[in-house]
Amino acid sequence: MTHPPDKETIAEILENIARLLEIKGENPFKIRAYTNAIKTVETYPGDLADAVRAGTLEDIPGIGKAIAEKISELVETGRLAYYDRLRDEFPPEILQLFEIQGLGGKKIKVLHDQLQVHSISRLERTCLDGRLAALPGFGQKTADNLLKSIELRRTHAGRFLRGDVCGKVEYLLAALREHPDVTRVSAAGSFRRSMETVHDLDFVASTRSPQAVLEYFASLDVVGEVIAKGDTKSSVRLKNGLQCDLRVVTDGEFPFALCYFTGSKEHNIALRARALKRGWTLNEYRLAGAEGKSGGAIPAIRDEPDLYRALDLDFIEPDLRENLGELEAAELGALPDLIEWTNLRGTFHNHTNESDGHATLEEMAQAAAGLGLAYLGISDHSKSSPQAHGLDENRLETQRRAIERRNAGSDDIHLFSGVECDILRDGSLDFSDDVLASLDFVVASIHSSFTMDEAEMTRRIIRAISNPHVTMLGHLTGRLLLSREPYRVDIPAVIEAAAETGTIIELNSNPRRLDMDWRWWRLAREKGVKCSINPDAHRVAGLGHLALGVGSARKGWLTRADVVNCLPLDQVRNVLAAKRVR
Ligand code: DGT
Ligand code: CA
Ligand code: CA
Ligand code: ZN
Repeated sequence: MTHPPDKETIAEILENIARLLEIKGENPFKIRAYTNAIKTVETYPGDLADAVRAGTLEDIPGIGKAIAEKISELVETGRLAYYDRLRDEFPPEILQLFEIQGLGGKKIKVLHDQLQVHSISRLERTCLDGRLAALPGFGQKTADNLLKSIELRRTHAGRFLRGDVCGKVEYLLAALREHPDVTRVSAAGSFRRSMETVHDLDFVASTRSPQAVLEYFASLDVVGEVIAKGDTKSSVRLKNGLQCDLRVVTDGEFPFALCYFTGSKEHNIALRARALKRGWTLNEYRLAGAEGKSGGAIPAIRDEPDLYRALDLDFIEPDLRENLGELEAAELGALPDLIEWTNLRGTFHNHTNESDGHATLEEMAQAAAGLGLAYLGISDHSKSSPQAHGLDENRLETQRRAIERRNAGSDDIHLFSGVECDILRDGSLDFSDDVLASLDFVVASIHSSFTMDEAEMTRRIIRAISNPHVTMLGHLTGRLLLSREPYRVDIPAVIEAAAETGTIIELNSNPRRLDMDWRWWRLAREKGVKCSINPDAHRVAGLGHLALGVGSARKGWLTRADVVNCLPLDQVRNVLAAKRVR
């Protein structure tokens, strides 16, 4: 059973090649060929190994002859000589520079050529000693911002975005399921709890041949090094730096191990205390009678629901296991009926190539229809975001008419015309009320002036959502997970204002945003604020991020009744109009 590198690994290698070529100052067309191929590989629906075998790789749009050869070599041998040679031309740390917020290929090339910056520590030094600030096109402000990014990267070192590890989890689960000695297997840990970032991945498998399964796991292609290997556990580091722990147990132990290693630690402790009250001990292997206690008979436990039932609890979905009141609710039969991905009927906040998206209106519409959605809200950027090629009144009107025409002519999906309207510094909006009134919906978002004090920022947002045409508030805190802190804002005050004004709050499903954070949705729900799970898609593949948003919504205890885009088309129209007619 050999596993060729997965799509993500191949895409990663193509991306590294593109980056190194950019630092080398290679022909932009050659670089473009690689960046195009990255997206194609990531979103290719089939198995690349099949395409290699069939010799049809080159038929895939976006993959030319040269890149097809490289993918074939990777799939067939697990290596790529061209990539190895290219990497040898640079110090190995140079690619880390791309992880610094605010640095792109062009700037890295200048820094590399002029100041021999090829690592983060060298970058930091040139920021501190004034040499970076002295370069044309850089300046002191850039140097200060880069220092902040470096610091932030340090604090988050070793964590990964959920969106960046989903593919790895699928791949490892599929590989483990394929092994003949594996009976049951599941992801556990923070990943299974739908956390927005993870430190490492945890897997639990049941088997009668622990050694064989542990060895197989450590030998998988994505594994870079084996950190530790014992009789029941193996820890490996994948080639992308992510650590993965696999525990193997007997099938009888599986529900206990799965529950324990899913955590959270706080949930485990509360669960164990509950068992103790019944005169039982609970650990990662079993539920047993506690010594010296006369606990009742222990029921047979085959899976996790059995375990919770034995403790007189409704089954607690992994997403909720943070000891934030889920045990109390499970005891009372008061757990929420969590939203599921299949409940979504449509979605809002999507970009096209009219602003900074990469797909046409038609491509976005067809992709959303292909996902089974009944409606799609289009909201390109507004005119104050020139860097995003924001639309002015005329272009917006042209787009609105194009949407109207499409709705009249096609019935695969209904498009809502909207805008992602900038909230200006003083809380006013980028378009007049008349323009906003011509649209089906308006997402209001902040894209500038992030640094103001909390009171001022809070007033700014509240003023914006007080406008009756603002249907929903986009990415409330502006955070970029692991790279940019949220701006300072009084979130409970904004939630309160959203409730008073009837404004929907977005759960932005971009893997780096997941904003508003899951920790605030219970408060929002209590206040009666509705959620819209939006992908903020800038390309067709971005629509798939909706699944991440659903994970965060579940973690925030939301049900389908709390999420407006679970409503069918005829009802969601009324919700979009509701605030204007209050
Ligand atoms: P992470 O990896 O930092 O994103 O978060 P987790 O929750 O995946 O943490 P991890 O990988 O250290 O451990 C996996 C689970 O194992 C954790 O959620 C609960 C359980 N666990 C680990 N250490 C302890 C402990 O000391 N006590 C208890 N009760 N459970 C633990
Ligand atoms: Ca973990
Ligand atoms: Ca772990
Ligand atoms: Zn935005």
